[in-house]
Amino acid sequence: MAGAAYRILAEQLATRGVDVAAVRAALNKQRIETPSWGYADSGTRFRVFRWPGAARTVREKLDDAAVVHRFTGITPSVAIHIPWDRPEDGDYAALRRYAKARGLTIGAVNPNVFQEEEYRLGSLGNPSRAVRAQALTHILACCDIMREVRSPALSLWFADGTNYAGQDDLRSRKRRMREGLQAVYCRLPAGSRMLVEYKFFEPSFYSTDIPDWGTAYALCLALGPRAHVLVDLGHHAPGTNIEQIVAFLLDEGRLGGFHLNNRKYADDDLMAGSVNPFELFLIYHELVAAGAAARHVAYMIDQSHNIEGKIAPMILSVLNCQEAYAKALLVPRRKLAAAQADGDVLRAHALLADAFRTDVRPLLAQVREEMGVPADPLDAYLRSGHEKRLAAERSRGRK
Ligand code: AFD
Ligand code: MN
Ligand code: MN
Repeated sequence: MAGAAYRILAEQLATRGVDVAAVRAALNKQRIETPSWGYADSGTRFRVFRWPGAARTVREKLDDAAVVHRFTGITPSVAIHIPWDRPEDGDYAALRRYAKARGLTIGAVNPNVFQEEEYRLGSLGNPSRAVRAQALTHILACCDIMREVRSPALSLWFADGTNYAGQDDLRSRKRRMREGLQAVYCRLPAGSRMLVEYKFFEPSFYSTDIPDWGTAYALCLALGPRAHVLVDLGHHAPGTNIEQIVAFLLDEGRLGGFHLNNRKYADDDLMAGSVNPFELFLIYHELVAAGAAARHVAYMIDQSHNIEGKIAPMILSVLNCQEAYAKALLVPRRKLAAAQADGDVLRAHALLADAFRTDVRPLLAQVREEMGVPADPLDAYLRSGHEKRLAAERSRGRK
């Protein structure tokens, strides 16, 4: 039953020329992938603060991801991280079935080539041929896992870089990384994509082998049509215009997807939209404006919480992305194009700002009712008592 607030908003939007039915249809199709690692204990380099009830195994992470999907209705896939998510029995096909039984699919596979002792000086960029071979072997093993879990994407992030001038030859590192990626690219599972993620610093502090969108883009061009850039919102220097990077990569057909989170100062992995909701809206504005060019973009959350919990903040990130998308769908594109063509700066800006200022909660509540999920998923989850049950259940026989 459409609430009164929704009916009032729908009338207002219609007078603004918004096709409300089309907006609701688009919101019904929105999908966001959640990260397995967001449900487990994590921390900063200073401390891991354990969360009561945090997931301890890959199956518990999938259980928690299924709860987020149950309350939001739009998070049916889960990214996994190897070896963190290697099932005890090593049976990845069984893991896929476990996910399926909970209404989930396995999404991107993230190889971890930054935590073994050997990777101290990097992985594919390492000066040691033997270490490069070890990293390549692990990444190719992840390609085999992709086949078993029917993953659509190999998501690659490298901590590779240097901490001091002179530590390594920068051009040699560039070539090693490209050769390693080429060796992976030709072994990608059929029908899958390679997502190349950049990050401007950390844990390397003098140079990072894939530090920015330009490097990732140049590597993708060198690799081939199934290599696309992954934009992690936390991986940019302060003040970077991320929506402009998104527009460029979309227009080049090389935007593979996002790791959605938010930053205040560095790669803080805070909840998406929690620091800069206007930036998130402007990114979604570029995606909506690009239309079909954005149809293959993968929307994945990449955040790890230390103090605010696991499932609840994941729900809030999803809701923040849903809100940003809903507002971006309200931008009157024809009027905006006319104002831009006329050079009417103020009007063009005001049309965008007006969409951003629209309170879309009644619209989202309506869409969620149609989906059969709570109108306010976060409130419903917090009142469900699930956190308490998890804390009790998982504190017993703590691993
Ligand atoms: C860290 C890295 C990067 C990567 C993620 C999962 O900064 O964002 O995608 O771990 O491996 O956040
Ligand atoms: Mn990331
Ligand atoms: Mn990161």
